[in-house]
Amino acid sequence: TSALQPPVMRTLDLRGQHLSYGELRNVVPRQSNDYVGNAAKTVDEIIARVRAEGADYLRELSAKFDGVEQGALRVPAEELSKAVETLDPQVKEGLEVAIERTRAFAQAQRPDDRELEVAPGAKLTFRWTPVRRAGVYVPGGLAVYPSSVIMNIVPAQAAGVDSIVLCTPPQEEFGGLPHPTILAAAHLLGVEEVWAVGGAQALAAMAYGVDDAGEVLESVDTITGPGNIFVALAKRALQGVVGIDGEAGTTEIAVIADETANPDYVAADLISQAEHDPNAGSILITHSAETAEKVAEAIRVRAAATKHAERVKTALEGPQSGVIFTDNLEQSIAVADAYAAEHLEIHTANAAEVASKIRNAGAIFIGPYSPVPLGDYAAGSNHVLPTAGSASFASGLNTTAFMKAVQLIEYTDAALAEIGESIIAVAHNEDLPAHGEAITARTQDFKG
Ligand code: HSO
Ligand code: ZN
Repeated sequence: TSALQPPVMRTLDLRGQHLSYGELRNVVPRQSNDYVGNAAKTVDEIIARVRAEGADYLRELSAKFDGVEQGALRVPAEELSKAVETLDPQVKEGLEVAIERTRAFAQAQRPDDRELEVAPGAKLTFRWTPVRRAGVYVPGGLAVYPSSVIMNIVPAQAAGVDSIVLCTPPQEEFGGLPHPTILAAAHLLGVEEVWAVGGAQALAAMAYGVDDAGEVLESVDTITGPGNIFVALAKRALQGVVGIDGEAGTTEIAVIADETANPDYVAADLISQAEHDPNAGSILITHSAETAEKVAEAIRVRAAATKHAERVKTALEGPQSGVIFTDNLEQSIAVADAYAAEHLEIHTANAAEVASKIRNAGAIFIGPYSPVPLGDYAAGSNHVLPTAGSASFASGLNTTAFMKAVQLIEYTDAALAEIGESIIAVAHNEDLPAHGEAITARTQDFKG
């Protein structure tokens, strides 16, 4: 890696241009999604075959994609406890702290039921309930993500779901079992049902259920969890059969910085997310040319020295990354809103006030001591966040993703009578007179 040239980020100069929100949305750096290709067709076929052929087909795909010959697909309980026993004590402590803080914040997100009397005797209730069963997917890939086990399972537990299943790919390296740290995280969370199944096929298995020689993976109501393009497409295809949490795509970080920013912190944080994937997006938004130059210098130093230098360089130099020059802080805020970052860091004077002006972001990290990796592991916030601009309409994973609300209606005879005539009028206008008759059947009785 010493022969690598230091990364050079693209620049986008928006100074002197007064672009609207819509125009900004079109010019901010984005990853192209050309690479989807034929993946959607492959995923449809995988889903159909999981439904038709069940566990045997899952084994066939584990052999094909994971290089693993599997017996039983469900991970035996003793493997879960063993994984905790053999876990590095410091890692264990790190996971426990993460669980504790994430759980506290997730419990605080539980919404309260609402009751309202819209008129005398006309009672309405908005009652939240957890879904019955949740399925969580945790990928393999370039890194191991026990932290994602925590981020998905904790809010499901805080919501109060009855049961949780975790699917994660089998690993050749571990004799066909999932990565031991993934198993340890599940055990620390008290999750006993883990299946060594990966990819789109895992999501199909959770959506429709499978029977592996009498061991049953019962179908779930909601599926959450990150994954590659195949997993994302499977979620898209299964949405409607089950609830899904959205598609957490390749990670991104945007930083708004002014002349007060510490350039070395900013550089370290931009590199941290670039480390995930050559397609990761790292964006610096600033009106300070001096800060931009200092950050670039710090990136040159840090990017050369970091372990995954090549991946980082590819990510930082890609079209999804760059330095955006603005006229002032106000324009930087507008750019950040248009970009709608998964992670937005604010390194400016009065950072909290700047944060209050941001509408679109998955999570906002305020000030010099709130770096994204803090949130990735142990801040207490969730690290499953909307990517690719979807933060303009979607939220990061939270407790309500595992809940739904039922609306309860309870009227007295007088309350119905009071509104009866107006309902009948609208029913007739819609040419649905039998709807009106359901009202008159009762109001007749009230008249005696
Ligand atoms: N930054 C990733 C989450 C993660 N980082 C897990 C490390 N481990 C997406 O928010
Ligand atoms: Zn990360």
